Amino acid sequence: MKKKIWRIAASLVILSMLLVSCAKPAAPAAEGYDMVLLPKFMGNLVFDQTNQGAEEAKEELGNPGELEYVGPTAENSVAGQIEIVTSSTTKGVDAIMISNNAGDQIVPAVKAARDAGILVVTWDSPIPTAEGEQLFVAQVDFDETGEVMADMALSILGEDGGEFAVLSASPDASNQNAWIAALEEILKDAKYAKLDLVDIVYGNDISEDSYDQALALIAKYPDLGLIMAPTTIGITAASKAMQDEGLCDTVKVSGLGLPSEMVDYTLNGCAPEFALWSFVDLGYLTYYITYLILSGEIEGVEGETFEAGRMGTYTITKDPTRDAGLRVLMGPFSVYNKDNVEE
Ligand code: RAM
Repeated sequence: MKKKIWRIAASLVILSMLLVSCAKPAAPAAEGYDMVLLPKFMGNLVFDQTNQGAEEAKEELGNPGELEYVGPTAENSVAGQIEIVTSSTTKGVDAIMISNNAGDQIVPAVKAARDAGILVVTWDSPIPTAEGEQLFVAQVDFDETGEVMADMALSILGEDGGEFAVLSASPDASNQNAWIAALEEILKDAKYAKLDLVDIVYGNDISEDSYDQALALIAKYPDLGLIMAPTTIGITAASKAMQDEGLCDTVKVSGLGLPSEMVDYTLNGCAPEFALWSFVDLGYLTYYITYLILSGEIEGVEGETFEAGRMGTYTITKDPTRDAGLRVLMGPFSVYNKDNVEE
């Protein structure tokens, strides 16, 4: 009898040892953290620059895990982003870093990722309600973006002001939507009383669509003096459209653009002034913060201050430009014109 009890006890011990060894242990630091960098879509130079910055941080931090730079096409951005969040969840990565182009439609997929223990951080374009997102790495202050655009419109149209229109990315892009809302808000200020915002149209961050939208605007508004495009795709497409039509003397283009893509249009007067920030730095900072949270050095909660390598010290705060959510603010803006665009 005693022997039998011993045998049962021994097999129970072996069974429990087997069960323990089958359970997946938390990834030890030596294996590193697998992270996904998910842009709005592929084929946009600014997102490639973000990846370059993330690669730089990965190397500096010595993370042996994978950095997967993957995104949908611009045409299938909303559904494609949701699909990638879902497939990354199934794969069991450690973190997903998203420039959200799906508005709040991304929330269920993001929540499922969070439930599976995956860290979700946004950059460039946040989740509007902040649901499921740990924090947002903001390139610049979103309210300031409205002011920067209003000031560029004023400096291009002059004291007499005039009609201008916004050519945006997609209607689901939470970054552009927030910037346009901030622009509309600041236009109420007496300083901008002579600026007349006549329309807001969407080119979906697709060059051809943006080009066509720019042409449609000038057909619809014969007195239009300026197209303001808060998207690097939209601003180049609109500049090309005005150049092709020989209209750069009467209809100027401004907004957010990449100097390397805008240099010709700035020097030939089609787009005399535009602004942007460093997407390389945005990628570096986003990767850095995400890594610090994964490795437990910070929790990613309000009030924490941390060092992000070559970029210095940052603090996590409430996002003052959304109803909910946390923010790490990067900045600054750079404004470009013919004097500095070539640099
Ligand atoms: C496009 C994208 C991106 C935005 C820039 C300014 O490249 O829409 O999200 O930050 O423009």
